[in-house]
Amino acid sequence: MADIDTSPFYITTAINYPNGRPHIGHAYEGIAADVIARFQRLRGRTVRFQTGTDEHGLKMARKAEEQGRTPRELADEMSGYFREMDEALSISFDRFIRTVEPDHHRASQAIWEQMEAAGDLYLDRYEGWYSVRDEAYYDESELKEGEGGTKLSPQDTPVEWTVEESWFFRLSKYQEPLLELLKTPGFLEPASRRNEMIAFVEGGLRDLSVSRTSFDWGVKVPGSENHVMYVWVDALTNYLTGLGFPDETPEMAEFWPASLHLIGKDIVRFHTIYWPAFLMSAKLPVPKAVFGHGFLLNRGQKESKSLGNVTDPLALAEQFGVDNLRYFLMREVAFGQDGSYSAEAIVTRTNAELANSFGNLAQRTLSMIAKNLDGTLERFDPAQVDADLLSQIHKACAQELPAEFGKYAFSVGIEAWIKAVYACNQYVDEQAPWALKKTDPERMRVVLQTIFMALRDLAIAIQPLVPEKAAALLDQLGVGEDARSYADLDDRDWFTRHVESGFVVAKPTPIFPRLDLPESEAA
Ligand code: ME8
Repeated sequence: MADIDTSPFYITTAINYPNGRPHIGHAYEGIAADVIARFQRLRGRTVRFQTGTDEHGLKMARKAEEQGRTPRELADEMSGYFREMDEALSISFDRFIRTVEPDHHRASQAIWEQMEAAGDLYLDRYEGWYSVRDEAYYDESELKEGEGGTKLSPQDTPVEWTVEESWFFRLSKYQEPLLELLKTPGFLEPASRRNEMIAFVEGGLRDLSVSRTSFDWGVKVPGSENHVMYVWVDALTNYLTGLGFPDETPEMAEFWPASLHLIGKDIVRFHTIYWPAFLMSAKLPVPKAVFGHGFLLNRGQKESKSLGNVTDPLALAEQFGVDNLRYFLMREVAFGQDGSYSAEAIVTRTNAELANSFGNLAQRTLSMIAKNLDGTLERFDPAQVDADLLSQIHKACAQELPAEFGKYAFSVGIEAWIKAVYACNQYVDEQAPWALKKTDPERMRVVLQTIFMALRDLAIAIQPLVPEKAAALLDQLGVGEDARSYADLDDRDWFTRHVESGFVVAKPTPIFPRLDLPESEAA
């Protein structure tokens, strides 16, 4: 494990617009970030994980107006649902930030002043297209033709012609350093998004409008009280606010620049062009990496109110189980690409891999140990151990899965893990310990204890995905909470000490029950 990076790790999600309740895309990003955070903690890194809600801007102001209430009332209610969702999905954030917090206003004004001090802000008049839904300015050349000759943004959202006095940021000045940054290996993944951004910058950057005067729901521009900051200026600054910026806090020293901004593919431009440019201007280090994940589709379709297919992620978790949903999302979709989900797919995947394979392996092994060996484990005779199987399992758990997770290739890492589970099940089937009970009880003991050891590796490795279920299994195996890190996988004397401690395997309760397809979904 000598080459493992143990430096502090700061991971953030996008902060979500609380103009409505959370949808499955929000859950997907939160879960993915949580898997990464847990994975890095298990590798021994000090992790700081931030998420939250992005509460300013015209989109929030208009939504509140439609509902006849203040933006703050809307934000307070909806932000609460996002926090509840995170808690319900076992998303282990350290900080849930809300951009209405006074500290955040202070941080946003501080970065603004630093950009101003750099000579990068000037007052002018904005005249052009704006999409409220994307909270983004677009160039005429980027627009598409909608129905009836209307204009649409590249994300298919309506745009409106906007004319107002505005502060501008000298984005054009940063063209060269941005290109260099975008070409830095590892800065932006996956590669397809990188190429898109490079092409955008190479096409020429225009200065960016960064304040609005036609509404006041936002962070006030210092010294220009009739202006509020463009919502993305304050939103992006959340990543610094959470560390105590502009104060020189220990958190700033330890965790900035961020290790990873995890975001969806639609907001890569903001994170890899605008944000680094703001930081360069403010003379702050730029984030080390940005990953733009794909979109999650409902049976191949984008969820929308008009299609009536919007899914409440909490209802999904309640129906299928939090850990099953987490496992499914990371297993089913190649991370970085778009993916699809459906009730059938969740049930099929859970039953095939978690219930019938891993769960069944644990349940039958522990039951046999409890019943046939009175739950007592013994030292191995080294000549009898099935070392081949154990080294195969150890390799999958301690090397292959972590190597793939380190590259955010979750489905590939899980594939290595599930193959190890299959190998164990095949071993149990071939060895048939139930038959050995009469013919060769010593051999039966070796087989069951071998699987017991394999289960420990498999349960430790899979913790980032199914934290509660893995913990329940590790409890049943008697693996102490201080012995569950990835480094513990290399502690090959653990079993001997465990035996000597006199641990007795109790009759297990099933942890990975099979799911039934809900009646409404069954054909
Ligand atoms: O963009 N599948 O907020 P947001 C997967 N406030 N991910 C999805 C998705 C889907 N169907 N739909 C959205 C914002 N996302 C800004 C961010 S950050 C300083 C400000 C992702 O609520 C989306 O790509 O519209 C983004 O990363 C996150 O959900 C929040 O989207």
